[in-house]
Amino acid sequence: MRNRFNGNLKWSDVTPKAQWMNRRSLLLGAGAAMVAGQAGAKITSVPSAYSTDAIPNTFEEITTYNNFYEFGTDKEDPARNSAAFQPDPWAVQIDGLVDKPGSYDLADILGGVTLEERIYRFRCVEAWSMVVPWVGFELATLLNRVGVQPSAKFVAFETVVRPEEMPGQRQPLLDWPYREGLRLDEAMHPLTILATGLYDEPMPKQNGAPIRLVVPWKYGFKSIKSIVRITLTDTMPITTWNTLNPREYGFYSNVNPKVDHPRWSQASERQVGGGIFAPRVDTLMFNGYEDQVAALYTGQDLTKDY
Ligand SMILES: Nc1nc2c(c(=O)[nH]1)N[C@H]1C(S)=C(S)[C@@H](COP(=O)(O)O)O[C@H]1N2
Ligand SMILES: [Mo]
Repeated sequence: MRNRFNGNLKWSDVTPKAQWMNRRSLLLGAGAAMVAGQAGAKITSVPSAYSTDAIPNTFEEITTYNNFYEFGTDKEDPARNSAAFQPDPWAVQIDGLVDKPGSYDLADILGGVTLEERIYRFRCVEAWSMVVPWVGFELATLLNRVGVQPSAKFVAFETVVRPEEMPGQRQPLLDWPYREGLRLDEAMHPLTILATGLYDEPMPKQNGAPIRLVVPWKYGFKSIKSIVRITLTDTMPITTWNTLNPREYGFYSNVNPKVDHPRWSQASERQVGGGIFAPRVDTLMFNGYEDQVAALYTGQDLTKDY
């Protein structure tokens, strides 16, 4: 089974058609007619050497077990409460220490990139994990296009604020907008992507339509959804979970089995979809991406810079 994903095959190259059709009919709901060019419109992407050979979770698992507090705090809430959300049209404001600041239409951003399939491990700070076949492009590609100025040291991200469309934002669950940030070298790393889809479909609303960050060696909350603003700065950005509870959620939040959350162990994780009898598995340093990213943190004490 595992070997099916070796050799740069895409998930769709190796998934039997019947399984794909079944998945799609579930996606559309029983008996829902498929309208050409609308829901389920496939996007084209190319395979990537950065993909893991681990078996992806199903589309259902990835789209019904979500954290997206803008739509509520239960795992089922984002799928259930996101119908009114309008991810099209969309623009991303890129500002701060860049040569070409401005409001960029998503279509313009996508015009300059080749979409890749990146099958990544994904580890939430709550100690569950999945494997997701994202579709996206390297954040570095976009940052290079807008021209990062030499004084920039960090990248800050913000999620859209639309309480009319996002019922969770009508309550003070978090200090909206949801904010996240990376150090510039982390942002420029080739594993760091902006994802616009998964399973070769446009990004589902509950997963952060139409464009979200994915940083696979960090806890999931760093991977901010539905991004409307990217700011290059010379100071470490304010981030949502760190501000809420700095002891529990650090700025770096690299997956690290040796640094426990104050309220639970991070040494192991529950694989979503494994079933209730599945044993927990060991959590890997940097979520299994140690070879690629450890050098970013040379000389840092990761128990202090957690
Ligand atoms: N805007 C926003 N982005 C967010 C969150 C959120 O609540 N709001 N939750 C984060 C957390 S805790 C996780 S684990 C991942 C979940 O991504 P997924 O639902 O696609 O698996 O999104 C992250 N990005
Ligand atoms: Mo998370």
